[in-house]
Amino acid sequence: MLKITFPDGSIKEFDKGITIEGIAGAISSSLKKISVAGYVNDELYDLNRPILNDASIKIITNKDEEAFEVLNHSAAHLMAQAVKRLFKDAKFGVGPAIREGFYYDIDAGVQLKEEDLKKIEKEMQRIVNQNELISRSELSKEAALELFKHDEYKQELINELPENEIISVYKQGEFTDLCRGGHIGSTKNVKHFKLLSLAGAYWRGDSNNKQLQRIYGTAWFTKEALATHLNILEERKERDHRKLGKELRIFELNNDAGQGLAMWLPHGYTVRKVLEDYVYKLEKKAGYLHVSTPALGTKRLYEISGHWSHYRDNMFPVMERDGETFVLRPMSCPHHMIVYKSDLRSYRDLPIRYAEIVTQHRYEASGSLSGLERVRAMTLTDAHLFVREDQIKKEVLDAYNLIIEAINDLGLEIDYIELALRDKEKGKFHDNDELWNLAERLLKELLDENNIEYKEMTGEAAFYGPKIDIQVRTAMGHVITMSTVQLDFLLPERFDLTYIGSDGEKHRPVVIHRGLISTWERLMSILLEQYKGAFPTWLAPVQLKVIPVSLDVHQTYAKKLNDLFIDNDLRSELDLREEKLGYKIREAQTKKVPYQLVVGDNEVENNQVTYRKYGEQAQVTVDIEDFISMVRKEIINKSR
Ligand code: TSB
Ligand code: ZN
Repeated sequence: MLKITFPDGSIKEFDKGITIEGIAGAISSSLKKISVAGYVNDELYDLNRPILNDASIKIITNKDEEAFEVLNHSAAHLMAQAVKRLFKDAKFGVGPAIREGFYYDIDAGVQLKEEDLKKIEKEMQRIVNQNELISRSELSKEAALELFKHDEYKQELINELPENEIISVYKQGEFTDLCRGGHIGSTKNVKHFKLLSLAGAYWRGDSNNKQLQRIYGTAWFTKEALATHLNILEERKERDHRKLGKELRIFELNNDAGQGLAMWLPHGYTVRKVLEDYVYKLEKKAGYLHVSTPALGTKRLYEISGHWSHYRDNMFPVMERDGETFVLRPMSCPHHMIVYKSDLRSYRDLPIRYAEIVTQHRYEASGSLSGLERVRAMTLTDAHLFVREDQIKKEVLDAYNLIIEAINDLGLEIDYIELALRDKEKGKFHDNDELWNLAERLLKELLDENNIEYKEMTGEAAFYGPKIDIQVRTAMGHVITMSTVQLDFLLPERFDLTYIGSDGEKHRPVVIHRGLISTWERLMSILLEQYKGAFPTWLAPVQLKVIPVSLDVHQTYAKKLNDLFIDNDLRSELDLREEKLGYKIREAQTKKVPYQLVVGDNEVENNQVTYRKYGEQAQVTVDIEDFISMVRKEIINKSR
């Protein structure tokens, strides 16, 4: 007999060789129906794998997160089996379950095409109907190498396993795959799946290796759950900033220009300029001073700051000229330290808040680049505040509140606030314990005193100090950092910054790094996704589109209107192309222009305008002056 311990601490006896399925069935038939796998002493077991020793177990049902993983892992095998049936020479890399589904990396012997996904799905369905049992067996390394002798990828994986390790394989029908498990009992349980896309993927993620093809898919326990997920994917596609950025002519990425090096197209640049003016005014009112510093600096500058020893992996390689070594800056802090040092400072001068819209370059791994969300050349709404110790809390809080004001003005939604702390075990942080403790304590106190809820994240701090990061969620479901306030006792030390105190002695200021609304690149990705490309009027690249019904009859009046709008600081465009009226109207619609003004006989006769607002059906006729003041009011209020 075996002693089986349950999560609630109760113990029951079962025959040796009992399975998770058997235990679930002994408890209740309804539990058996929804059980998917189980943990046996923390090892994932399939439903039908015999348990041979006393153990603690936890039954996984189709309601648990782990069950989704098991199902999708089985779906990956199912897909591989189908691929093997259709492409006899196919070999397989890795095929894990991922957050919302699964993938498998495949060397099919031929180039797979999108159309093949349908065929593979059909074959998968056939295997589901065949109700193939999925069974586990264990082999020695030699036997495993023999079994996979035609697949160099699996051989490589097997060879990396420690000697004497028992290797498990899973068999369903004619198909066997190397796998740790667990799996769902039979192919018939993987009924509700869909193959989603095809992509290239280097073997082991290394671009020196052969490129395999990766098929992504997703599997769910019910038809309804699958349908819901597919709907979400469709909606996401509509919101994807990469798609919207192309359609609305916001930005361009091009591999000849360089990965992660985005170009701003006229519409994108217009929005960016509007935002720049907005940030400038906001900062002016909050007492910031604007400076401008170069994108290139000496390597020495970054050695002094500590970037060279702690941040070099994120920097592009150095350049040499005339015996000097230069780097492209990854951050602007060192320059701002030098600006601070350019004059004598007294306690009465502080706080000094230097703001700059900073173009900087970071080496980000090519696999992590994603549209405008993560790029290699970026322009940050940056600032460095130089403060006395007694000013820290007020200045951090003011900076935080300014960020919240900007986020509200932009109509963005915060997902959560993160307090990013250092991980003592990791070498990437400076090592003065006393300064770390002080900085981390101050930020925690400040958040608590102001009832700001936050999550702590160890190891996510900057190398120079802890940060308060404001996180948003993208249409794709990634959580990314939008704004940041960071407390730094290190750089003032490294640059030997001082001010003369009221005691006539030299003191060290403290630095607060602040990213207001991220980089223009990341912000644009967030805005596009949030608004599905339909910017509120104050941000829209084109606010008004004036379209004459007839080029002959109404052109003069249309031009008069357009000029008047531009004189009133509205971004208006006149459509005088030789195209059909319906075509022009539809285009203004797909470009998501907030106001569309069609000019015909009535408007000319009555000296009026007729407008239609984006997303609304009604056409409204009003006097010109009323229209202008309505739109201007909307812009000033940043209405959404
Ligand atoms: C705030 N020195 C500080 C600055 O003073 C700094 O650079 N902090 S940072 O490293 O956290 O970056 C600031 C912001 O830039 C981040 O909060 C994030 O919104 C944005 N950002 C960082 N990396 C990228 C990237 N690769 N692509 C686009 N935006 C990025
Ligand atoms: Zn900084």
